[in-house]
Amino acid sequence: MKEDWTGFLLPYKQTTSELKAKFTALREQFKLSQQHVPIEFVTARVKPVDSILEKMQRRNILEANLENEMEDIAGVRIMCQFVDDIYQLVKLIRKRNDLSVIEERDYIANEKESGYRSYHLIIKYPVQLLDGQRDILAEIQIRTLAMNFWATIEHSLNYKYNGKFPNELEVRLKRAAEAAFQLDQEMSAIREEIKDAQQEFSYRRGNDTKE
Ligand code: 0O2
Repeated sequence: MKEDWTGFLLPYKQTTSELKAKFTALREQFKLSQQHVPIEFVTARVKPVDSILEKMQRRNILEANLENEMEDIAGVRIMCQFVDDIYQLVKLIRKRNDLSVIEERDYIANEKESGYRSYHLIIKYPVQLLDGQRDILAEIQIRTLAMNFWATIEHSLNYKYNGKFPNELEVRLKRAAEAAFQLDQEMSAIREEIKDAQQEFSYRRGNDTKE
């Protein structure tokens, strides 16, 4: 087993912090341009070593193939208000020339068995290191606030039950995932109203701070 996890994970740490900074900057640009802001907030993490080891075992990934076969050691998550924002961001990400998209998984159109919904992009991101440039695989997950609420709670329950939910809980979680999706659809249906209100609100707040 690896002895130097800190050294191995350093380029992943650099990848997550650079990507987080870039998507946060994108949010600022949207805000400044007075358009609807499709990014609510951005988080990033490097997969903890125990999760890497667990996934290596579960997926039969050899240590020598870790860099090429484990795509989510570097992970960035973007939270949006509306489902449409997700697809707008996907289009923007595809067009960027500081990364390349190598795979897409639409778990919104095709939700997982658990009820999980999100849009996943597997990307290749070039980081500049002491000894030159290296392409790092990273996973970008894009979801609405409602999808994130569900996934966060389900994820912590997963830890508690070690991935094996009692039947009743599994059914309830699926029902909750549907309810979250219904909420997203309702919010989308009144999105123009919400957007106008938010623009008006931020305009007024801008004026207030100048007084
Ligand atoms: P963490 O702590 O978020 O990193 P696998 O990793 O083998 O399960 P795969 O096919 O490699 O799956 O990748 P997939 O399914 O595209 O993405 C895996 C990640 O998506 C998970 O990472 C979660 O973040 C999220 N995810 C996928 N399915 C579910 C689900 O049913 N519930 C929740 N809450 N999240 C899910 P990790 O490593 O599990 O967790």
